[in-house]
Amino acid sequence: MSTVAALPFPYVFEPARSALVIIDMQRDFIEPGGFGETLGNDVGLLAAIVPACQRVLHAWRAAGALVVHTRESHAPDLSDCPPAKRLRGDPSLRIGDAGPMGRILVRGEPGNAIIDALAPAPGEIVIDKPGKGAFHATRLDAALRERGITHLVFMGVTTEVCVQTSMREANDRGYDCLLLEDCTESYFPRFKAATLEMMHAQGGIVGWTAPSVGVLTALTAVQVSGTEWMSSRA
Ligand code: C5J
Repeated sequence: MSTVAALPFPYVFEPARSALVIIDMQRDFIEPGGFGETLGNDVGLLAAIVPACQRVLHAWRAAGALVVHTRESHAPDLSDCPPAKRLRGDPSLRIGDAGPMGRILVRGEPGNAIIDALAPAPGEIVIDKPGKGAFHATRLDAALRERGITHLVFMGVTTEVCVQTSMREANDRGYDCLLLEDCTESYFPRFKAATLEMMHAQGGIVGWTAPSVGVLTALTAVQVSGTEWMSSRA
């Protein structure tokens, strides 16, 4: 078992029964010319978390634990995009319109890809999700249960939209969830702060939050004890 200092109290997880869930680290949200910018946001804020996310992803892979990536995306014919989502507000380009990185939020378009720095490795799960939550209209819950996963560690964007929605969905499905504070970001810093607080309030009503350093330390300990175990058998 690994223990991480977290709010509202320590988070205990077993890497073999845990998945790292990376929400929507896509060009459409992080780079100019994508969905995030069409909504009028400053996308520069989000890129700042990439190095911290990379450190956790590399450590998680080295521990041999499960990685899940999500992409907010729609079919090219937009059959999975409710008109209420496409027509809401007054964006400079709507979902499905052609932008500088291809059609906005459409599967397979350059802008819809996960950024190179966090690109999925072979064998990792990639979930295309038409909604904000990673469990809505996807096979994520089944994929996790098939593998005996009980604990989810979340990173990604944006904190108060797709990350929060996914973590709430996971909590309702019985997973123990930890959100890494320096590995998530919002276009609105005050929304990030409020979201972190509401997740761990009331005794962890949605889950736990913690800086990523605790998970990095815990995973290093797992690798060291794994190596000791292997060398004692050699
Ligand atoms: C948004 C997301 N913000 N990935 N999507 O529309 O949070």
